[in-house]
Amino acid sequence: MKALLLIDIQNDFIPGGALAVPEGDAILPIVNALQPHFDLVVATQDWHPADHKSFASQHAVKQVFETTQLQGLEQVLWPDHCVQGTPGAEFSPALEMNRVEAIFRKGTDPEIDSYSGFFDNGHLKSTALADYLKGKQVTEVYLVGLAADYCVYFTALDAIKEGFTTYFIEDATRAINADGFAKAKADMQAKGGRFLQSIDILD
Ligand code: VGL
Ligand code: ZN
Repeated sequence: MKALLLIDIQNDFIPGGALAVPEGDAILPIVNALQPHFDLVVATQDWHPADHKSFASQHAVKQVFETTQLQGLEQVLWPDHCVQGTPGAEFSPALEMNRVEAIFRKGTDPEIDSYSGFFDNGHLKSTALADYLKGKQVTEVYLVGLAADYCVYFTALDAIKEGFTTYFIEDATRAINADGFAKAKADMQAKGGRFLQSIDILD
């Protein structure tokens, strides 16, 4: 079975949002067109408490996009984003949600960030996404969403580690930083990730 994973397609990651990914809205028609081509569609949702430690606002003397240490890991400090219950945390109103069978929330622990849809950044706690997919006989996962160089990237790495054949649909993602994405892509390819364009599935 093939699953399409919609990663963090939320208002705060779309132009106008608190942590807008350049051209993030350009993926919406592509993601909607792709959905009927899959056996299963699942979404992840970045879902932070207001005092999440990945927010620069929670650290004295730190600026947005600087880094710090959190739980022994390097942490980029983000603008406040995807705060539970706020409009920025909602899925884009332009995203088709009727086919989405399940939503996996992440980033709920204030002490640690969670880029991957499978695990927190320290790999301490699972979201149960892998078990859910395996329970549905999924062997191939296809990734779309935001941001290509953070949450889609880290979800891809964990999908590979979990044994899924992992496809990254490049034109259905956008990155926060182009150089960061170039490195992420090389890393994913080295680890067995496969890269596709939406046309390869839609035609
Ligand atoms: C993301 C930074 C912080 C993402 C989430 O969805 O890529 N990036 N939180
Ligand atoms: Zn976040």
